[in-house]
Amino acid sequence: MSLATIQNKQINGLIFDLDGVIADTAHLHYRAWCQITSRWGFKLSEEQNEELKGVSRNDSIKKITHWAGKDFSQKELNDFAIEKNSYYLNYCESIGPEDLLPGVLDFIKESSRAGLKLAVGSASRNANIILNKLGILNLFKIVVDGNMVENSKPHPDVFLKSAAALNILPEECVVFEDSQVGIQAAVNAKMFAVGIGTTHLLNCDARIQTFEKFNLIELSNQLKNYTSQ
Ligand code: B16
Ligand code: MG
Repeated sequence: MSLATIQNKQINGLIFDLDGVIADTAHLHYRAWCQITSRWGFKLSEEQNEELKGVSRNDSIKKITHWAGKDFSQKELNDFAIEKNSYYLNYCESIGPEDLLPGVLDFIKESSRAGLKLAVGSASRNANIILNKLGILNLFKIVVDGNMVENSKPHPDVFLKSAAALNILPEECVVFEDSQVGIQAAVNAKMFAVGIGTTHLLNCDARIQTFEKFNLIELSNQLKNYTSQ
């Protein structure tokens, strides 16, 4: 199935970010980071955590130490990242299909039935583990995660690699993203970027709060509105 035409390009594939689009794991990342920063007497704020959405683990620890006014060696930063991940994976133990964000599974299944090619493009190096726990790993043709790209979001690599694996052009893809760096990555990849959630996001081509009441007809309307602008 081809959904709509944007500047003479067909939409043939959908690329989903994971954290914040398919499942809400941000609070688990937050708790894991706080376990480390509390040792320094530093309270990572929820606003700062917003800025970590979509940001790779190694870039996150650099930002956090900067906010905390700490100066650590590269070895210490690497150790903190490894330690944070062990806390995070511990918290993820209890994740299951009930943690899918509202409406997203119905939308993924509808898109699959319609013949659209589906991928996950995530900064997380744990994407396969989480998708497996959610019980939806087999619904995607490809999962491109933080282990597979050199440059993390806002670089377009994760989405360009997804499109290549789906065997379609970047312009034929729609990206669903909840983070500002992720939207920027989609824009840099020249893909149609749909922002998800209530956070203020710049440069989206379309916005939805959640996947509840969202479907392919709605997406098609958004694409048509965009092309007629
Ligand atoms: P990990 P996404 C991102 O996932 C998260 O939003 C971000 O908070 C996290 O730091 C990053 O993955 C790396 O995750 O530590 O599991 O490798 O939103 O791009 O799916
Ligand atoms: Mg995200």
